[in-house]
Amino acid sequence: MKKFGRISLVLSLTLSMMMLGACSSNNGGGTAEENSGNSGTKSTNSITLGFSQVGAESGWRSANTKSIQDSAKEAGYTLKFSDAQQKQENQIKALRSFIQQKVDVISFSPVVESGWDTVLKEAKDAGIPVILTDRAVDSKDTSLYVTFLGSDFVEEGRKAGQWLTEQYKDAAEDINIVELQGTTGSAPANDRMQGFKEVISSNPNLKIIASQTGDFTRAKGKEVMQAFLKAHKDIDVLYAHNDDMALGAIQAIEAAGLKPGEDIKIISVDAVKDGMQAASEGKINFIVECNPLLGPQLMKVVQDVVDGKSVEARIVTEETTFTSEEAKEALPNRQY
Ligand code: GZL
Repeated sequence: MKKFGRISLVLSLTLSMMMLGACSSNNGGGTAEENSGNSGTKSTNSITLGFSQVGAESGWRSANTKSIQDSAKEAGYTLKFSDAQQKQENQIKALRSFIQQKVDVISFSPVVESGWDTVLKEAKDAGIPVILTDRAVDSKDTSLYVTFLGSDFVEEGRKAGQWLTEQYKDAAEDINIVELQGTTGSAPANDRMQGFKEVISSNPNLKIIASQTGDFTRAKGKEVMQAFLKAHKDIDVLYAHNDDMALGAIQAIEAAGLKPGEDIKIISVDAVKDGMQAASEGKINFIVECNPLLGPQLMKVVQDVVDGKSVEARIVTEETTFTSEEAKEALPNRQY
């Protein structure tokens, strides 16, 4: 459990001043405009959250962004939102800008795991709590952030491996797998690869014959799958770290005159609408869900941090898996 006392100390001092009748002329009530954080004085119940987003590289990311923006609006918080276009230097610039603007809380989804200690120390020195969402950092100093709210990507990789191992448990010959990795150095790419390998290592027939980053995008996923198909005539399975790369790969597979989901089995991660559509058509055989709707949980953590409440150091999001049949049933009710 972690506490962040700076804001609660300020709040209790403000409340005691108000009780002593020394409060500001507006008695801390604040008008709608002041509550929006758009005026010089800010009522104690208006919170400014600085959020640095990875980019807009995938359907998952767009759904994640919408969830955060809608939830911040719902909570009445002032959201300062920055899109880093998948560049770490842009995220670091955004975090420094939030520190200069003295936001109440900083949150971000780190595009890669490494290289954050310096800017996180600057936030800590400025007394601004930081909440990690979606992706983790590899900082050894866990006092640099309050919590990491997001999926267990290693478990997602294991789920993908478990389905494949079950499918080929009686295989007598080699099963050739190609892998489309997510963004190089990112937590989801590193962990989904680790979890998958850990499980399929139980069956020596399951062989990864090629593995390369498609950077979580459709365009790159298609391009790399084209190269895989040129180099290997005997591909049995594609494991894609997200739906967007799988959807790009499907275009390449079909252009090569092969049937996705039949000639080449496909496993993917995310379960965004377009991926679930492809799964319902049998073009993707198994999808591991990675829930992007982190907004409501994030705003709850922001409020707890501002109120000086204890927060779990690790909050894992709930998620499931879908076969083609299950995807067909679930598709009408999907939110993203
Ligand atoms: C996972 C998230 C990944 C998604 C991709 O939590 O970081 O980034 O799986 C997205 O679709 O680009």
